[in-house]
Amino acid sequence: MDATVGSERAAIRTDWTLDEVQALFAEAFSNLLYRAHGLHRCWFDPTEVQISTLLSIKTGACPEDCAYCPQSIRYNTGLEDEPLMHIDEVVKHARAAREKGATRFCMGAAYRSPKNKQLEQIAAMIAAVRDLGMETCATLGMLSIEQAERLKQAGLDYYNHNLDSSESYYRKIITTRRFQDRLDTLKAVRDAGLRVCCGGIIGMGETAHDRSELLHTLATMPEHPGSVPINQLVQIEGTPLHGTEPLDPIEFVRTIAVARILMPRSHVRLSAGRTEMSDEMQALCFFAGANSIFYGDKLLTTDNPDVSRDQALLARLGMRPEAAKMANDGKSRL
Ligand code: SAM
Ligand code: DTB
Ligand code: SF4
Repeated sequence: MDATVGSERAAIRTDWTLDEVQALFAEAFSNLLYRAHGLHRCWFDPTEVQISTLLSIKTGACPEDCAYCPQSIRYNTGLEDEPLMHIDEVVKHARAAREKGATRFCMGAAYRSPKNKQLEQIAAMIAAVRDLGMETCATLGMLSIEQAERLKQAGLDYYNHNLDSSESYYRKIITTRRFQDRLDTLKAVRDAGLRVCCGGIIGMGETAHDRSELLHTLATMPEHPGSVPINQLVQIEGTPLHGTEPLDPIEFVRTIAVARILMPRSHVRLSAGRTEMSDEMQALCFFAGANSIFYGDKLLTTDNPDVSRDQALLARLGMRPEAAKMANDGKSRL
């Protein structure tokens, strides 16, 4: 499929070369944003933003050693561990998120990979959230094909599984699994017919080459992920990445713009890190092609901007929530 940007034919490509990606990053900022915004308009209404709300359904005590994560058992971050939440509690949170205007509800669990007993409990939660008329998303760690199929059968729409960094940088960030493990789970998720939500974290001390490599891997998957979360590292005391030199915000905006150009039909989510971003930086990210946010006062364990700050920001920018693809009435509640 393709669309027209001015006189430019904008095809959906999965054959980008790394050189092409690097050349996009090297563009003058104005040219890069002009092109990204033009493409954004071909596929989306630039005044709409997709709204997701996150809930941590199982918190902390994770055996993995991801250097950014407060939930790893290896770092002392003062986080209180919580076992798998009861289904009634999950539904209560989902209903509240829906009332505040969220159209997608994402359930996150600090697992390396879920056990089948846990998966069954989570399958019931997914079915219950879907009954509320919301899109469902889950992020539970590595999955086998059978587990992915079970989630699909329960009514799951999206599975979030991030690459997090370039393949080259991965081993500096995580030693308890391989980059290939991530790709294998993503294949199982695709093969089960689930939609893929896959992105990464920017600002972990990676090089510009790493950022190009990460976006290149995402944009050359057999199919572009439906959602591409771009997280800015939330620095947490006690994790190895605490104290990392913060990334130039302009470089972050460039990353959003390049993601938009490479994957024009995907929702690009301005994910973690918005609490530390100015309203002006977020406005630039939306102009560059970001069209999804996490909404609600909390991400998984860390703060997200207050709902009132987000409502004010969207109003100032003349933006409104995108209607749910499967919500009961499709009306915005913001
Ligand atoms: N355990 C599962 C996994 O790793 O796939 C699911 C939950 S994990 C917390 C989901 C994602 O949260 C990670 O892949 C990472 O992208 C993001 N994340 C975790 N800690 C973060 C931080 N401090 N800053 C930004 N993103 C973070
Ligand atoms: C994603 O890409 N970002 C979200 C979601 N997918 C699961 C998680 C952000 C977590 C930020 C740190 C925390 O709150 O624990
Ligand atoms: Fe565990 Fe996921 Fe955190 Fe890594 S990112 S430590 S796998 S919860």
